[in-house]
Amino acid sequence: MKRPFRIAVTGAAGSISNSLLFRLAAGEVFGTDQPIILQLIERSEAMEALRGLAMELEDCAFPLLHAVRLHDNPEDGFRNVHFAFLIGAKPRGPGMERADLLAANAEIFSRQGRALNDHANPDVKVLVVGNPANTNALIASRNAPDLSPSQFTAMSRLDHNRAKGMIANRTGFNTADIRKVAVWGNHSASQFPDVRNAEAMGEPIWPGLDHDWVDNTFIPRVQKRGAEIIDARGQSSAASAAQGAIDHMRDWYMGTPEGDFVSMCIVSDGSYGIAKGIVFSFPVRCRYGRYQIVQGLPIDDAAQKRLDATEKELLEEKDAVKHLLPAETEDAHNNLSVSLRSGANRYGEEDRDDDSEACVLRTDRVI
Ligand code: NAX
Repeated sequence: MKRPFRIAVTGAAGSISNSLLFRLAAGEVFGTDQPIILQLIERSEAMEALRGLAMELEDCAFPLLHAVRLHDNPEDGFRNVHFAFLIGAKPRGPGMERADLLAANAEIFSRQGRALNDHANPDVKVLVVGNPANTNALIASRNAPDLSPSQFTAMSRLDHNRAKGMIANRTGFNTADIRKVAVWGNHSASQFPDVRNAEAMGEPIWPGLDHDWVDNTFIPRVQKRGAEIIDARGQSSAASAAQGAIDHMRDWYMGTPEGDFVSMCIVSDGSYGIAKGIVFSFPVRCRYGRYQIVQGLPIDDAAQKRLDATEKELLEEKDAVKHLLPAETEDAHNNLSVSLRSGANRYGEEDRDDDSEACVLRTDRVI
């Protein structure tokens, strides 16, 4: 039998995790022959709710789920993990300015970056979902001097899937037939959902699309889809966000389909003239657990303006948290070359403290 992967999830008692965890345990990300150990992390106030969720996981009797561990701190929670979903974040409170939100989350993600650096498996793959996701990922990465910046990513896959869904709806094709959609930039209203290179059943769709519809309906609707969902259901996207996280990690680990690409927020290596050292959503292809930016896509003047706007926003966010970005990691982030490299997969294991109090489910004991 394969050795279990250790998977950390922060914000594990929250809405997105509620959808994500059961599907992780069912094998939807790492395959139906890959056992997993879940290391769930929450704020101390939410530990009781997390315990309830862990009971439900146990009650599903998932064959692949070997252990569930509950933690109220990232240092214990990230021990030896191979994959980390950073979902928990501080939400915007009443009267909170954008800068306050950035600062509050910067503290959370700098601690989590240090904890990943010190305790996770050296090849850990990190996906940041908690908002502001791109800058949170940058902060975590900058605080992890022993890990490669290419191990830290943020989620634009929900935006990518939203774009694909809307194009499928518009054109009448099945989403499986739509390829080469891209989302560029920040996971925010400044993002650029780009369908100029998209294909349906191998044929370009751009010539047949109404470009006014693209500019005035499609792009703003993808950009503001989160708000549209909150208006309709009174709560933010949860199941679709979990789907985005599943797709992101699965494709990173298993590879992207031949002839297609996906969108991932990664540390920029300067491709397409984007400033180095910010976490920016690019079209990427994945193989061997690594990713590479798709090069050579045409960028016209209108597209360039959109890239500039979202890059500017990310540079401003970076500036607002610059005091939390240690100087020692600046060079590594400014001299990155992203080419199918996020480190080799070395999933060395240590099962040192599985008998501790934190372990609430364990079915992989030697008996
Ligand atoms: P919930 O409020 O339901 O859950 C968040 C959970 O995180 C709570 O249980 C809270 O106790 C926990 N938490 C907060 N700080 C923590 C910390 N320091 N350590 C561990 N746990 C912590 O939010 P949910 O709907 O699950 O959304 C989570 C995050 O995803 C939010 O920041 C949200 O803005 C963001 N989103 C990001 C998306 C993306 O595409 N990148 C889309 C969906 C979502 O809006």
